[in-house]
Amino acid sequence: MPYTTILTDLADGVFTLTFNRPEVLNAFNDQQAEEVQEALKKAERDDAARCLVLTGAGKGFCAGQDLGALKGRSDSVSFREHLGHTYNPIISKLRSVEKPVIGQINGAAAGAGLGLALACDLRYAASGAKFRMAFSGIGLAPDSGTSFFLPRLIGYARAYELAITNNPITSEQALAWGMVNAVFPAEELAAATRELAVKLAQLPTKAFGLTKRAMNKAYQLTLDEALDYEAHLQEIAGHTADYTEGVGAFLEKRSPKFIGK
Ligand code: LHQ
Repeated sequence: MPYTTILTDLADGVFTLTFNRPEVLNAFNDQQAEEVQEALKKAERDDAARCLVLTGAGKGFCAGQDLGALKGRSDSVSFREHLGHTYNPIISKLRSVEKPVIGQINGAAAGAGLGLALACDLRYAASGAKFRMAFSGIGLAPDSGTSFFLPRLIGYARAYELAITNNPITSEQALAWGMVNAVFPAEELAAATRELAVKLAQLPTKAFGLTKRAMNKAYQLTLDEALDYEAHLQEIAGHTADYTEGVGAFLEKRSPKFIGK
């Protein structure tokens, strides 16, 4: 079935997923949540997709839940179930897919849309984009991983303040606080992200996946456990074709050709 709420593209090793409901700043309805889950599974399975980019069509990245789509349903909908079927599996997949995921934050990221942005491995943002927790604005508490990611990225006091004041912050502030990796003029964002993504897709992406696994896991480990887990993953990395190629190329003083295996 063709997608109706997202666009996908695979070229040069880069799988790009674009949220495509620009009239509501790409706020999610159920169909969009389903399509994003399906597309991410496809990207995960496809060896040709070695780096993922997540972005939004039009002037927003993603405004979170489409509040119009929820209207009139609140009596009958369990939010716990809703989250369990929509954002939670997407956030989990973004963290578990063993390929680098770049958030190309072209415009507002709010509510669950902020969660999606923060679940990416790297974020390049447009100058002019804004980041807003949004939940308290409608009387809710954080969801979609925002309570997990935000304090880790910017510290508890700033994260809690953003949650309860619902103040938006600019890309420049997000950069100063370590929430995004770089900020570009809006018209340069897509090219800058593409350049990074294509470059990453030609590098040892299997090792990048293991790097992600190690860093995800390290949150829950003691130092000794982390050392042991690193050794376990290095055993895997040491048996890849990319390791053989990397060492061979170094010794032969040539550029390595990595295949992600
Ligand atoms: C929207 C939305 C939107 C519909 C802008 N829906 N139309 C899920 C389910 C169950 C339980 C709990 O949690 C969740 C997860 C969540 O995500 S809850 C949080 C939901 N999101 C929000 O509350 C964000 C609301 N939006 C905003 O704060 C602002 O619109 C942001 C900061 C995103 C952007 O501000 P501006 O750039 O000033 O744009 P705008 O406000 O003018 O919006 C542009 C249009 O988009 C406008 O429509 P219109 O027809 O007037 O042009 C908005 O109504 C529409 N829109 N967000 N979530």
